Amino acid sequence: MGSTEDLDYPQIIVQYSSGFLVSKVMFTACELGVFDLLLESGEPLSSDSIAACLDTSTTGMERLLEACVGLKLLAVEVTQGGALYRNTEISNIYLTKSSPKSQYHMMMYYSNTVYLCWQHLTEAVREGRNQYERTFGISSKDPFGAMYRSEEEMSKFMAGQNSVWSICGRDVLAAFDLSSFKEIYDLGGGGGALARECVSLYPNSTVTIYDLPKVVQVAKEQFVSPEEPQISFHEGDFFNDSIPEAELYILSKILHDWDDDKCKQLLAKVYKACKPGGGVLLVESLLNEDKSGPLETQLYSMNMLVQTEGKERTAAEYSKLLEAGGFGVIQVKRTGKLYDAVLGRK
Ligand code: ASE
Repeated sequence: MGSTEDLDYPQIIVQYSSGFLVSKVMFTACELGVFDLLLESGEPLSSDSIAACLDTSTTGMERLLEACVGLKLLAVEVTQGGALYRNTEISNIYLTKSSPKSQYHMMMYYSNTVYLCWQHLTEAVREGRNQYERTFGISSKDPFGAMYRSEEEMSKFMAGQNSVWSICGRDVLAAFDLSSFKEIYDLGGGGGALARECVSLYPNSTVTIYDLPKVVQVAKEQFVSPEEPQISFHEGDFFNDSIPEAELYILSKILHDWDDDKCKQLLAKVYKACKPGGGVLLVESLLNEDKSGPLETQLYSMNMLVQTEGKERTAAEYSKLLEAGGFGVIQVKRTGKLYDAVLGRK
C-alpha cells in the first residue's frame, strides 16, 4: 500500500481508476455462472473445461479466471496438467445462485441496470436528477414507473433487494426489541425477504407487505409462498391510497428514494394510521453526522441521485423528518453493517 504522502506514486488514484474494472470482473464471472459451475463440480477445473461448460472462448475465460484469482474470488492450483481453479469460501457463500446468502441477484441488478445509469453520472450531477431518460429512453417523472418499466425489470429489482436481507436483515430487526409489536406493516416490502426475517425473529408477529398491486402480484408468484402464514399482502400506493392501522410500520430503504417533502408527507400519513404506543422503524444506511462517511453510504447516495428522487441521510436528518411527521422518542442504532435502524414512537 502506498501511503497518502507518497506523491510520486499515487496508489489510491491507481486503485480508484480501476475500481469499476473490479466490479465488472466480479459481475461477469457471476453472470456467466463460473461460481455455480465450480460449486456443482465439487472439484477444481481447468480454464478449458470451464470455457467448454459455459460456452465461452478459452482465451476470454482464462483471463477472467486469472483476474478472479487476483481478486481472491477464486484460488488456483498449478499442476503438471496446468492450472486448476476452485471457489474461495467467500464466493461459495455469496456469489453462487443457490446459496442462502447469495448476492447473485444484487450483482445482476448492479451490472445490468445500476451500471448503465452510472454512465450518465456527470449529467446527473449537472442536472441534479435521475438519468432514466438518457439511459433507457423512458420518462423519469415517476422513478418507480421507470424502475418497474417491465415485469422482468421489476422482478430483477425485487430479487436484488431481497438478497441484502440475507446478510443484514437480522441485525436491523434485532437493533431494537420489537417483540411487543404484533401487527406489523412493511411499507414497500417488495419481495418479502425482510418480512421473512421479521417473523422468524419475532414468532408472535404477523407482517403485511404493503406494495403496488403489480409488485404484490410478482411477490406472490415468485418470492413468498402461501405456506408462510405469518406473511400477508396489501395492495396499494402508500402516497395515494389509505394505510391501514397497525402497531409497527417498517420503512426499509423507502425514505432514501424521496425528497424531504415526500418523506414528511408519508411519515405524517403513517403517524395518523399508527396505533397509540406504536411506532415506525426506518431501515436505512446512515451517513455520519458530518457526512464524512461511510464511503459505501456516500456512494449509495450518488446512486440515489442517478436512479431516484432521494438521497442517503444522517441520523439527525431522519430524526427531523420523523418529528415533522409527528413521531417522538426517536432512537438510533448503528449496526456496523450496510443498513442501520431508527425507531420513532407514537
Ligand atoms: C432503491 C435501492 C436501490 C432504489 C434503487 C436502488 C439499490 C440499488 N438501486 O431504493 C440498492 C442499494 N444500492 C445502491 C448502489 O444504491
